Amino acid sequence: MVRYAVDCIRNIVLAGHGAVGKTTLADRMLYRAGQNTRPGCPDDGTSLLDTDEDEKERKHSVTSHLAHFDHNGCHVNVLDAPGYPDFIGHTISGLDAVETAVIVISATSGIEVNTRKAFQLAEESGKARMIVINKCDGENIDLPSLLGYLHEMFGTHCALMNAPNGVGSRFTAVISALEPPTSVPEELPVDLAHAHQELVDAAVEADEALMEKYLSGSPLEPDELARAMVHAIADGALIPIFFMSAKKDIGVQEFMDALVAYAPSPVPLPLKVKQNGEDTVIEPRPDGPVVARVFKTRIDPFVSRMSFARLYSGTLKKDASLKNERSGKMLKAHQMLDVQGATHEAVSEAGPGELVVIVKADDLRTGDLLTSGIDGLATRPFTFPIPMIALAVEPRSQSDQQKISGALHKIEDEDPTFTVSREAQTHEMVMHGMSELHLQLVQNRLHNREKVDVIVHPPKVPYHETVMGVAEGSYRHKKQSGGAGQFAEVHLRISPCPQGVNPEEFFTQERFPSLRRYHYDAAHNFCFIDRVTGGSVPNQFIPAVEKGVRERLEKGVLAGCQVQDVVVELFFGKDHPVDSNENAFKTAARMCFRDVFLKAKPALLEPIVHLDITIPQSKLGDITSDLNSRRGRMEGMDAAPGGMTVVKAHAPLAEVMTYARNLSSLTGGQGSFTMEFSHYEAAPAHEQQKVMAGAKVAEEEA
Ligand SMILES: Nc1nc2c(ncn2[C@@H]2O[C@H](COP(=O)(O)OP(=O)(O)OP(=O)(O)O)[C@@H](O)[C@H]2O)c(=O)[nH]1
Ligand SMILES: [Mg+2]
Repeated sequence: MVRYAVDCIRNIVLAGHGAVGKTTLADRMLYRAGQNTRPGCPDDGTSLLDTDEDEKERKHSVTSHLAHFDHNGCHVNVLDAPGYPDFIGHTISGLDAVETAVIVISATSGIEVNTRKAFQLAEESGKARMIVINKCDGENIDLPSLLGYLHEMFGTHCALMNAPNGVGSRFTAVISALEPPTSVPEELPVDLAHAHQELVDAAVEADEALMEKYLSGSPLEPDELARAMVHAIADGALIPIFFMSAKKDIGVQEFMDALVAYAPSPVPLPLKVKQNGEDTVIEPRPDGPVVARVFKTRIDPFVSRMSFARLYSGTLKKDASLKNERSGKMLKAHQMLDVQGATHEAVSEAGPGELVVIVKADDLRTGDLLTSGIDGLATRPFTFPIPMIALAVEPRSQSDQQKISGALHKIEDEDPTFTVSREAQTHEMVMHGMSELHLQLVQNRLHNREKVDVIVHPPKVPYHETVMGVAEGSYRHKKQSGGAGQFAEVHLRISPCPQGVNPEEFFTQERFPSLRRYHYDAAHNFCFIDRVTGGSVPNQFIPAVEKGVRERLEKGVLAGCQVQDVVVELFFGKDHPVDSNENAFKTAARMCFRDVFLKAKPALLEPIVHLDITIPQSKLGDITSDLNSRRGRMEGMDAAPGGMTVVKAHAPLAEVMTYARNLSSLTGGQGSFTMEFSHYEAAPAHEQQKVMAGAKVAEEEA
């Protein structure tokens, strides 16, 4: 016997732009449902949801929080998502766990960037949508234009469930449009009869039989209409709009009642998956196989790893074995929790439709699908935006060197739009976030929770060094200081190694006379060729020569960057029967490489990235001229939905390291972009000068 009958469960995510009152609404509902002795409020740190230190400090949600309440016989799970665009990942994964997206809009600020984004995500994920117009008690509200805009966006799908009796200080109640009172208050800012008509039209449109009855003029029974509304909302044919002041507690009760009455339970919206490559649905049956998905990860300082899972089917019992479809590993749900904001209670089982936390399952990541009693399931992975702001990070104190990587990976696990990696070429630890503020919050979290303080700076651009010409030369390393002396002489020739070379065809006797051996390294597109004749460099010292060359290859010559695309031929040398040793040859090789490299027309190669930039069509001119000023090259353009354009371009990485900031200011936050490595190109002379001037290449003395 599961705790909650599936058709009595309502799962919702509160989504939308920042500061519209989502958390205030969640707190107000929890209070009204008896889950708190006073209404919590994010402004004074008493919210049951915004409980993290950074949230209390900033008075904004920075992660999603889960809470629940019972109302009119239903169990409602509420996920309160942060509205700040940097944390949109929590809305994306949160939507997966619920049936209904409640998009909260502020009546005073209207449709904002993240309002649109949340609508779009909810629509794409096939979720039911409800709109709350909050802050109706605020000043300077232009209700007709806000409603006009909503109609423009959603056409006949959206319809008013109620109307405010006035706005600003006159807003004291909402009047039902579903069951309009016989006498409508004067000065109502909307036409209630018209609103009622729109609501009924949208509801019956999805139900043919009811539509016929309605068109024939027969009155609809309230029950019939209610059932039609539930279906229409689940199908996305009706998007009901509610007016509210969460802060003044006006319209909250009506919204809660409607949520229970009209928002879909898990029954009409079963999980769509692939089973062995075929489309199928997972019905929310308590006796079905266990199918669950992790929609959030939290590394709690007390509880440790908490994997928030939505159960789609089956009954998950404590200690049950589950298969993680991503890793193929089995795990046990040793401990399960019911979470209410920052507090939790142990539970021994959960049924379909429930949201529970599985504790200390270290293998679990956000997005993982868990199953038992069913095979071959796969779901669409979450598609989170790729974070584009990069900062190199190192601990302020050397003693935190060990701690920092673990601490950053914990945050990476929790935050779907934050990544951290160690860059192979620059040896830097680089973190990526959605904005500078996002990375600032990560630093706060490192300080507050992990007790690690860090230094950040722009990451190094992984330039490469190469040669454009051919040169040869020699170096004699000779030291006679006291005891045993050192002697080695090395003659090298350096030339360009063509990209995409086929070593077997290229490194031949014809091209490289007296070739004895070659070592080709594909990663650096580098080849070391031994062309020594007559034992001028004894065989036992040749590996030391190669080692010396490779050391300098890593360190670079011009600007401390890795050398790429060169062929180094060792063709002559001299030794001394007593003073020659491996170290002497290594040193001679390093020095010789540097000297010859500088004679062979050295050049700096810069990484070029490919950009896909999505912008409103109207901003095209600004974006193109900005790209030109960054040495970018336009490659093409595609039209995208919603009056957007996708610009495809190439640009040097060095010029677009801070592109996110620029794009945001050029497009008022409406632009987005992705960037990926394309290829290396020789940097223009003035750029080379700049990089070389800035680089501190440790000059080596023999
Ligand atoms: N006047 C007025 N202010 C409100 C109302 N609801 C919330 N606020 C205030 O708006 C501010 C933001 O409220 P939150 O509930 O934190 O907003 P949020 O949507 O959760 O914001 P994020 O967490 O940043 O996404 C707070 O100062 C609230 O007191 C309302 O109905 N009327
Ligand atoms: Mg909030």
